Amino acid sequence: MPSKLIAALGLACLSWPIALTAETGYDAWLRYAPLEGAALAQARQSIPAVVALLDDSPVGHSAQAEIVRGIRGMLGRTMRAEGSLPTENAIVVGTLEEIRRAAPGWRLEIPVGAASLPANSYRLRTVTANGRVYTVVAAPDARGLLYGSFALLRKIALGQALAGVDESQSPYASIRWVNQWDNLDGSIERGYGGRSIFWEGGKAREDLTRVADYGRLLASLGIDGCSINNVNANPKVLSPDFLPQIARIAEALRPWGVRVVLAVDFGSPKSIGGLDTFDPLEERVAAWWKSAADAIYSAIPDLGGFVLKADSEGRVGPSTYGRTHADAANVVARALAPHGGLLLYRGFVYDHHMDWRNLKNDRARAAYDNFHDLDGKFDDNVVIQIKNGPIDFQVREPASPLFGALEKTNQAIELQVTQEYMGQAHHLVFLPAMWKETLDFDMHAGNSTSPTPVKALVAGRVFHRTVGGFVGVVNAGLDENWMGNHMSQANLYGFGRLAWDPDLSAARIADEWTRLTFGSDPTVDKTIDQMQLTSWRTYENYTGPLGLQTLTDITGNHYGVNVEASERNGWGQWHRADDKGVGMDRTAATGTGYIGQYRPAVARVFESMAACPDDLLLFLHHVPYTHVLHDGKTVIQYIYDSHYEGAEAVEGYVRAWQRLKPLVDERRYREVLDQLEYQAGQAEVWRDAVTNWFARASGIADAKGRVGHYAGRFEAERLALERYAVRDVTLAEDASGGQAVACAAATCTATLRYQGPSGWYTLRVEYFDQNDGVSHYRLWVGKQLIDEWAADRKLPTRRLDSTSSTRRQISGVALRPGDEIRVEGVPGGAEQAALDYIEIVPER
Ligand code: GCW
Repeated sequence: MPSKLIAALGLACLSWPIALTAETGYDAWLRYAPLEGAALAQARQSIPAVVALLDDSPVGHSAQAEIVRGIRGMLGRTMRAEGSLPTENAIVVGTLEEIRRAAPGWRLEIPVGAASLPANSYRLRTVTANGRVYTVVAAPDARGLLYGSFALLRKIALGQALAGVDESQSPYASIRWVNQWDNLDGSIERGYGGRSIFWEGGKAREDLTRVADYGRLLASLGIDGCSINNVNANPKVLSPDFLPQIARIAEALRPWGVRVVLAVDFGSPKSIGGLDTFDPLEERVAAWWKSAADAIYSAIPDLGGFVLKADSEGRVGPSTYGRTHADAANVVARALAPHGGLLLYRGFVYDHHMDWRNLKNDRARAAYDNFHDLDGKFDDNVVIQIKNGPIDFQVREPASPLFGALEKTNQAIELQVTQEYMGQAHHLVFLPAMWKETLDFDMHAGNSTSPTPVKALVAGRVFHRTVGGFVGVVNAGLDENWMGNHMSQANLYGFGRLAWDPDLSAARIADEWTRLTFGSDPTVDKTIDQMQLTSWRTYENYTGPLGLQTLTDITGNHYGVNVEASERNGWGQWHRADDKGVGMDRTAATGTGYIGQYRPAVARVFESMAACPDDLLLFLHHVPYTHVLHDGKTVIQYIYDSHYEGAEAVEGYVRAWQRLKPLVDERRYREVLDQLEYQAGQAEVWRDAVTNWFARASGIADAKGRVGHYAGRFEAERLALERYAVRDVTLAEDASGGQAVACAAATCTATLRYQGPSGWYTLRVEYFDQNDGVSHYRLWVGKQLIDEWAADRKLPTRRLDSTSSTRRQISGVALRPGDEIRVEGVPGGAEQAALDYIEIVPER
């Protein structure tokens, strides 16, 4: 047995018991939990004792070791790992060529010829020969063997029969990459799952075990490239003495067929190269890029290429010298070309100092305006990496018009797995449902009548490009569960599955993920699938319906609510809400002309208020609040209703999850419950802030009388206060009644005398959990201590605002008229145990 294999198996042995005993989330969808019942019986019947590997590449060995590991987990049996075709039933893993040599009679190339099986494809097939049954994992290359092995294990885990299997799969597109926005100091831009698995203190981490394990997760989805540093790139990554750091990371990913990709800075020839220019048309600059690429490829021959963010958000670019993006891309791409490297050039280029007073200005136009005239000017190894929508990963955006505007240029779609504008690690939002809408959206870009959905355009299928595909911004980190919470793993899973096969439905992806991650109990599956599949709409309902975009603090943490943050600044995420109406007029007729960037068949629908889908109305049109939507409601009433529906839906998730208590392992049950309860509170913070803001702006009351009237709510500033002081909260809508109370003493109390009927109640205490200290709270009814807790969540704010506003819910409390309800706050650090209100809600 080759020593690498022994090492791989040794590792597998060590990690196996961990997977069984503790559900930390570390193993994500690769838990290989023991099968039960019929699935176990079926698998035991069809899984032989041997897994034979005919291939001798490190990636092939990973495939074999993975099969041993998976079968051991699911069946409790350790297969014998062999290196040649055995004379007994076996799983056989080998390239088409290797199988042809070992077993010429198997004719695996029929009906799919070896030549026609594209790179990274695989074929799973049962072959019966000489009375023996072989389950064959065949592929044109080693990556295909790995992907086929993972597919085989997935089938077993999902309880599917292996007997008689015959299936070939090829990746939909050649580029299936992830981008990590990791800084060399170990922090991660927009990362919510802990510090970098790659970097610490300016160097590659000593222990790169997590990197290899991440490579395994990626490989299980068919992802074969990973950029390992922030697109806001530190030029240092290209300095010669830094190469060994990158090489170490490449080595950790290599057994999983994942190539390292580097984010580079366009100013590098000057900032680290010793030149006085980075003008792409200067010979010296071209020569510098060439020698930098040669050096890196001599250390890492399988480097995937570079990703480049230029002329965007303060990064330097070709505009410094009056050159074009094609000049910039080509000079770098030509240095990579001899090595087979790709340059992913980001289409995310826009001016963030636009004059907001000019109603014709529009950031959404930027990608198209910057790139479509350059179509055909880019070298063949350049790929324009385009965000799904024209703005920036908002909760709802139309597909970027640029997808339909490049016929002679390679393109890839950039999807954001890390939930920057999507509740970060705190809210459940299943993004594949959203991505599917974009991927399936017909851009009407072709010259015939056949549909040209975004997925086909980016894969290069419409205009016959040789490369193209999918890039996901992931930002997994050192947290045990990689993403900062369990449920967000479904977004990485879904990204990878869609990059492999964008024809998969969101429902199928959710169901696979749930069963692999939480097991196949039908109640568990149904509940989690249902939550995942409705979660995007739910989140949209309380954070930005009708195409308003995410109404968050866009100049700050991108997390809490701040309706006005997008206005009166140059960043261009305007929604133009005022006292009369709301929405951006992006029509060709009277607006910014953005809609004219789409092909006529799409533009016609968007341009017409009658045809434009409600979900995008305010993204594309400015309308009065009284405008009536297709569903019969006015815009303003829809804004109110959707926020109440969204907040109620999250309450529903909490109740649904609670019913799973006996069916989910204890730790993940508790952690997900905690997340959902927090989210339910936060959804109300959003609901109240947004609806009050629009009520004030529009002057139109909620027809259902909810906005501004909160039964059972007692403002902290109106309670009997001891040492607590009343504070105005600067964004009035961030606190109920615009005020809170804060404690500058050692302890403070706020007391309320209950006067309602006797009964069972839920008490909700809305308090502020800042990140500059940990306060403690105690809640008393009369002399009895009912609850105590610490304000120790990691929320991105030091202020009293909608980001820190947090709810503690205590159910099952008996109240009698005259009871005294008292909250005691003990400040910690700079955090002043602030309170917003107490709500008393009768138990259902
Ligand atoms: O969404 C914005 C983020 C930036 C990010 C930028 C980009 C890496 O707020 O943090 O920078 O997009 O995509 O380049």
